[in-house]
Amino acid sequence: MTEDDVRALTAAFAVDGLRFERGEGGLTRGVIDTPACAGAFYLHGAQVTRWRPAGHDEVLWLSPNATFEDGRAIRGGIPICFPWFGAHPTDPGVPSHGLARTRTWELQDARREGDTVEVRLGTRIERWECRLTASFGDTLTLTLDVQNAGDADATFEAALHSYFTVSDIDAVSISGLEATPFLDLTANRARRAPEGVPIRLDREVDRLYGDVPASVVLCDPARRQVQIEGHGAASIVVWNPGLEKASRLADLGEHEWRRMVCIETASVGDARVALAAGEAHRMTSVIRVTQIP
Ligand code: TA6
Repeated sequence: MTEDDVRALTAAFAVDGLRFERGEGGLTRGVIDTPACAGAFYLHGAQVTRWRPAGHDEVLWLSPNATFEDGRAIRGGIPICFPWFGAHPTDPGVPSHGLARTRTWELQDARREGDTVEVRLGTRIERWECRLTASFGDTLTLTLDVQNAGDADATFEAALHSYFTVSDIDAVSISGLEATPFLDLTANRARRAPEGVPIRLDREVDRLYGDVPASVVLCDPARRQVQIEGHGAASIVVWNPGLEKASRLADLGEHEWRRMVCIETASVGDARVALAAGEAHRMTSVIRVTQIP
């Protein structure tokens, strides 16, 4: 991105509380700063990377070892997994988690309403017209709209792969899924019965929950609670890599894994979305910080 690009984006889209700059790796970054919150996003992957509501610390985790380059996903924030989740079902030569997070999306609109800044980005992936709307305020809301612009029925998987920063992985728990069975993705998708207690993350955890409640709560006793509410999303994925897997991920690292957990608003696996030609689907994730009661 050049300084002329910055000026052009600013002229076209900047609103009070939103500016553009050359971010990490020279990638185009939008920066939000209002009385309600501070935030940031990249056109690369339409990826939100920062959100700090007024009166709180940063909510999203961004790896200090993240890469910011074409063709690579940024480790942290809220990557968009689309149109498949995980490994491609038939083609081992294509990237994990689809194509959305490694392409540059087009900024289509930016507006301010009160102290909330809302941006809309778009891209076309195969038959799919995609739009990501991110609303940065005292709440962070991401909405992924997908339309089947093809001439035949088709299915896709999608996940808003949110990384949350935590004080320490041993201190946190996730409530709301105590009564929900899950697939254990660390054990070849083995079906597991509901645990009956909040999720603890004292080892590698990689779980796909289906038929999920509207919201779950990440409880970090030393810090705060974060509520994650999903709409148009039939799945929740919970992931922490643990030491061994983290050590194998160069852009994560053997120390940082204790400071993050992924709680993903998703529609994947058996809950993949089927759209007839011309039909559209909306998936929304609403993230709120609340104080410990
Ligand atoms: O969402 C959990 C997961 O599917 C894990 O299995 C792990 O692979 C993680 O996503 C990160 O995937 P990535 O391709 O970003 O390294």
